[in-house]
Amino acid sequence: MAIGKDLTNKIEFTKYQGLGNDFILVDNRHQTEPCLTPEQAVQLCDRHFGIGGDGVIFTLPGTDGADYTMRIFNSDGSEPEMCGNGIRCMAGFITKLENKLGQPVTYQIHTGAGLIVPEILASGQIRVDMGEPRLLAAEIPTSLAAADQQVIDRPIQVGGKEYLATCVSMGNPHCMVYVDDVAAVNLYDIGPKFEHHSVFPQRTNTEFVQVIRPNYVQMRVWERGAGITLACGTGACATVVAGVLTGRNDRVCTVELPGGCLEIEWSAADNHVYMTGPAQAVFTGETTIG
Ligand code: ZDR
Repeated sequence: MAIGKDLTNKIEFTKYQGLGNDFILVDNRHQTEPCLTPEQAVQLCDRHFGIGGDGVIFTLPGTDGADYTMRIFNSDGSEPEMCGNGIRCMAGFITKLENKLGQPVTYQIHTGAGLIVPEILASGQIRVDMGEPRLLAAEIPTSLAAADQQVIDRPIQVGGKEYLATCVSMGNPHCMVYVDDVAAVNLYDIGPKFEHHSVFPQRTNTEFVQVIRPNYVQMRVWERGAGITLACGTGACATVVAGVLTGRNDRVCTVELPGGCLEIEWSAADNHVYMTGPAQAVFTGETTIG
């Protein structure tokens, strides 16, 4: 019988949040595929008819030498390669499964974006080696520049207006747009137009960024497959990389999101991006799924 779901379609889960980006965590350590379909994940993520969440994260056995594998469905049922806030939540969830709560531990987690390494610090914060950013247009992917070029402050027409887009992949696609007043951006209106723009064949996450000072930026996000969320880990990493590429911020920079702050470093030594932030278990429960 699958752990996480029994023959009566009962699902055991723990709800986590990282800066208000919230996920339903399911233990699938003893099976090779997620125990839910994307449609069932949509049902569970519904904030009125379900548990509520920005996505469902499945903890599966490790492959390629990793301790575990992460799979995630967005709240619309699509499957992203990676989720930065989600992987901090998953690291916390694993310490619970392994009875290592409160201990400093490191895990190697296989994801669609390669091997990602979260480390639970003595402070309880989680520092994640997010790997190297991908900068070429073909890797994002986008047609905003030639396939082998970086995408830096490229003009893009959205909703009848011209914006300048800087694109970075952290395994998943991100499009950063710099603005003078991030609070004034109408995300509901403009977010979906970026997400579904024809220059992004895999759709895109979109970050609107206001630079406060070189080591502190504010960002609001429209997530691919999830809409407005309170925080975005891969988006915060992509934002700091974009700020370095365009000369707007330092390599070590705080990103303030509606849900709180993430500390990001794009290391010159190994080209990896490191993200530090919290993850918190909110409640554990069980539900049945139709
Ligand atoms: C942005 C995100 N929540 C995170 O913290 O990194 C990731 C979720 C995946 C995102 N919606 C996508 O790439 O489709």
